[in-house]
Amino acid sequence: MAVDLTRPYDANNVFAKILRREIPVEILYEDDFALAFPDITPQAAIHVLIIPKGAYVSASDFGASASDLEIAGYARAISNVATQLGLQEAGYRLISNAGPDAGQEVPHYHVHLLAGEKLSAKLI
Ligand code: DGP
Repeated sequence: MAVDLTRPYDANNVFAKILRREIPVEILYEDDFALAFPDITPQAAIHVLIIPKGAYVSASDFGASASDLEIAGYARAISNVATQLGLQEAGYRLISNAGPDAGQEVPHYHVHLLAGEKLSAKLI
């Protein structure tokens, strides 16, 4: 079901459970601000989800409510993941779905990193 952006953060969402280690994932990267792990339904050769550790529903919620330190830390974590995966030359795509029109399914802010092949269906 699509995420309703008018609702408060749901601490029982799947990414909150992953952060609490209640659902196992292969952790690819972790620091004080973010956790990265492979998407369960990969849409590219490399498909990694990067999530902030704070409880934010979407990019809007994160941008409006997170501290400057969290925002900077999360941006740095995304960059670190790309570097760690060795993608500086080949490149990658970052996508973040927010709300029903974008088809967001998990109500914890996240960025998809897609890479490892020539990516098609460029929307913008
Ligand atoms: P979005 O539609 O932008 O909310 O993307 C949510 C993504 O989360 C979707 O591509 C599938 C992924 N996902 C959902 N549940 C799990 C899970 O339990 N483990 C992992 N690794 N990924 C999940």
